[in-house]
Parts: sequence; C-alpha cells; structure tokens
Amino acid sequence: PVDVTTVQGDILSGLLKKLETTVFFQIGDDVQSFRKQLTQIIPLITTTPQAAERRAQVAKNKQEAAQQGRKADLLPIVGVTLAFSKFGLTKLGITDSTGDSPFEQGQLADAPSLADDVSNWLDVFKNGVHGVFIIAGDCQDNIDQQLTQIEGIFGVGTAQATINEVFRVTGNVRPDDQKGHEHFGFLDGISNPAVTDFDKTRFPGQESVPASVILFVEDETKPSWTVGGSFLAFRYLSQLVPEFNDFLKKNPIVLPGLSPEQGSEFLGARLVGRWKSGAPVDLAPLQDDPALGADPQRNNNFRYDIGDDFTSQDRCPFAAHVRKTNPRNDLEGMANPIPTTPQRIIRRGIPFGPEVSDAEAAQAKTLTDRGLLFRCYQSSISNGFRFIQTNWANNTGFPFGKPIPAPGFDAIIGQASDPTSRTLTGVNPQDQGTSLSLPTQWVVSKGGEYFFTPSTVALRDTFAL
Ligand code: N7H
Repeated sequence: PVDVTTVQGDILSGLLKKLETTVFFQIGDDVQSFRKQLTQIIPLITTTPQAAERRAQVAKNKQEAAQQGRKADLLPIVGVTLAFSKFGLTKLGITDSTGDSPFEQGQLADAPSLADDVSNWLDVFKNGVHGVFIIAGDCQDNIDQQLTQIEGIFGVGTAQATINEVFRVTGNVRPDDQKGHEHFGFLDGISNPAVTDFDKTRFPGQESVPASVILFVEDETKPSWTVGGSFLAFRYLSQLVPEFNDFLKKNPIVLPGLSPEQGSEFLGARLVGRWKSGAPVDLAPLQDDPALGADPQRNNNFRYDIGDDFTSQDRCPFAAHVRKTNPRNDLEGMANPIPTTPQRIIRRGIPFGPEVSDAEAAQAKTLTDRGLLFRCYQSSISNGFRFIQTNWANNTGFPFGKPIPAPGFDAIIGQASDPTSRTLTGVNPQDQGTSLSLPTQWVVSKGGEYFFTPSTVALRDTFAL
C-alpha cells in the first residue's frame, strides 16, 4: 500500500478553496540551485493528512457556529500543489520513462488526437512548460503571501532567479447561489470515485476504485520515484456561456405542457445529464428536483438501468456529458461487458473569469474570457483523461451496445475536426431518432499540459538536492 502521508493533498483529499492561483514556470539554467531550493519548498507542500485535517477543522467550525446560531469565523486556508511536465523532468535530469506515452510526449503533441484546434492554444502551452504551482486559498492575500514565500526561495525578481514564471491564472468559486456551479450554471464536483483504503466512507452510488487507478503504486516496471505520485492533466477550457444560453433558448425541447423556457432548461439538462441543481436526469427525468440535487445521499445514486435495461435513453440521453464521461453500469449490461474502472479520474477544477455581463447576455456573445481550469488526477493519462476525451466524448459511437449506431458527440466537451459538424440523438425523449445539430463548440480548449505530481518522498530523494 502507498503511504498517503507522502501523497500531495490535492489528489486524494482535495484542497479547500475559494480562489486558486495556478503559476506555470520554466526552470532556468542553474538546475543545481533549483534542486537545492526545492528542499525548502517541500515543507510548504500540502500533504493528504494536512488537507484532510483542514477539511475536518473547517467542517467542525461551521457545525459549531450553526449550533450556536452564529456565522462561522473564516479560518485562513492555503494549500500548495507542485507538479512537473516531462520537459521539467528532463531539465532536472530525471530521464527514465513513466511508460505513459501521452505524458512522455506532452499535451501539444497529443492535441491532434484530442481534436484540439491548436490555433486556439495559448502560446504558453506551446513553449514547453516545466512545472506548475497551484496555490489554493480562502482569499487572494493568503495565496499571494504563500506565493511570495515560494518566489523568495527561488530568488524570483533577482538576477539569480532559478525559475521563470511564464503564465499565471486565478480561478474563483462563483458568487452567491452559484457557489459550486460552473459557468454554464450546473452544479459541479458531485461525482468523483472513492479510493479504496483511503476514503473510509462512500456516498450511495459512489463507485470506488483501487488506489492504483489514481496513484502510482509499487511496480518494478516503473521508476521508483513514481510511487505515491499521480498524473495531473491540466486543460484551460474557455466556455462560451452567452452563446450556449442562446442555443438553449432558440432550441427548446418541445413537449406538451412545457413552456419554451422549460423546454430550454430541459434541453440543457439533457445535454449535461443533470439539472442545474445537480439532480441527475436519470432520477429526475422530467423536471428539476433541487432537494435531490443538493442531497449527497441521493444525488449520485443511479446506474442508467431501467430494470436491467441499459438500452434506453428515455431518462438520460446516451450522449449526455455525464453518461459519456462515466457510463457507470452502461457497458456492464452488454453481452461482453467492458470494465470502466481504469477510466476513472479525480476531478479538481475551478471556474475562472467574471460572471456574464448584461452586454454579453444581450448580444449573446462572449466579450470576456471565462471557463474552467480543468484538472484531473489519474495514474495513466492514456487510460484516464485522454481516453475519456478521445475514445468516449469525441466518439459518436459511444456508449457502445445501444440500439442505435451513433449516440453522437458529448455536447459539452466532445470535439470534432470541424467544430460545426457535431450532432447527437436522443435529446427529445419523445423523438429520440431526430438528430440535433450543434452549430459550434461552446467549450474551447486553449491548451494545457500533462504533469506528474510527485510524492514528498520522491521530491526529497529524487527531485531535490
Ligand atoms: Fe465534466 N458541465 O458543466 O457541463 N461535468 N465538464 N468533464 N465531467 C460533470 O457529476 C463540465 C470535462 C467529467 O461520474 C458535471 O460532478 C464542463 C472534461 C466526469 O457521473 C458537470 C466542462 C472531462 C464527470 C460537468 C467539463 C470531464 C463530469 C456534473 C468544461 C474529462 C463525472 C457534476 C468546461 C475529459 C461523471 C458531477 C459522473 C461531470 C460540466 C469538462 C469529465 C455539470 C462545463 C474535460 C468524469
């Protein structure tokens, strides 16, 4: 078993955050000094027990305040994650292979397979990022303080600086009742797998995966410094929110008894597979059920089976985002069942950018960049993020074994070489054969990178000097 006290806290526990600043850097020529300074960075990195402890403290603090009928004091929070790309490992002289080809090549080389249009990519991701610091916190001041300390250790701002910051982006939890919702308005962060031996309790319907799906474990075919580490797939995903809303408005699902507004809301729910409240359409097929959406005892407890029948999309379209990206029991209902455990990932993203302005809503046009700083952890990019994006979301034939040949694209993240060519079926439950054409992609990849998130032991023994 892996010693979780050495595993970075973002992977298994998740770092509490209202804001999060992600800093991409390149390592300068003085690699020796960088490696020495890394020794001073290691104590600043948040480990799994520290992240879990902070979570417990904040929960207790909230509970006590609620019992006493007062507002909870704000506890200062700051957490640090550090990860390196293959370019970074090479720069450090760590050249043995992880065996994962997409990681070894970097995300830019993978862009054609993901069906990304590289002309949309930010330059920073085309120039070989070496590493990334992710600082999560309760306020920008605490985050900045932590960053200043880190930069001080690397001599940033002096002639001796050993790193060069190449890009910085801050994500933030959305305000008020949109807290926890991504920019299209849907509650996010509901479904992540539980990790055996680490997550002692599971919510109903939450699947569990062996630690080896998320973490590198002892394996004589892999370098020893990988143990307790995890791959981090980072994606800068812009979301065209006014354009998405305009499409919903102009294409309501037409059903007896539904107003146009309800038809538009229904269309959004059928594309995602959940209502904005988080209620899964598999459990609440006809209208939103906010109490269900908010209830962790119920909001993840579904399998896409009706009786034992996995061939229906009456309740949830086969191509709905959540069904495409985690088909649950869908493939187990086939004559030759296909396990999907290797494809499970742990998602830890955060929205970025401002709320939609009145002008943007009025013109149905994005004027300021916003979206999701997507990141997920897995022990294999090939089986995790990359598989989900290329073999599932972009693959019109997925999920397999259904009574129709082509469920179509994942309307949220599915990508085609021609972004105006995407279609899907099953959107209108009473007219499932009709194919819906999507005029554009509302999630635009501006690039990203694949990173490796080492354990603190590997950082100490292999990365630092
Ligand atoms: Fe997705 N969205 O708002 O529509 N996602 N996602 N995602 N996603 C999920 O179940 C969204 C993206 C997964 O277990 C929910 O926690 C948006 C990528 C997986 O049932 C919502 C973007 C990839 C799940 C969204 C985006 C995935 C999931 C429901 C981009 C991987 C869990 C909340 C801007 C390649 C499925 C929840 C399950 C859920 C949205 C990106 C994967 C609302 C807007 C790139 C595995």
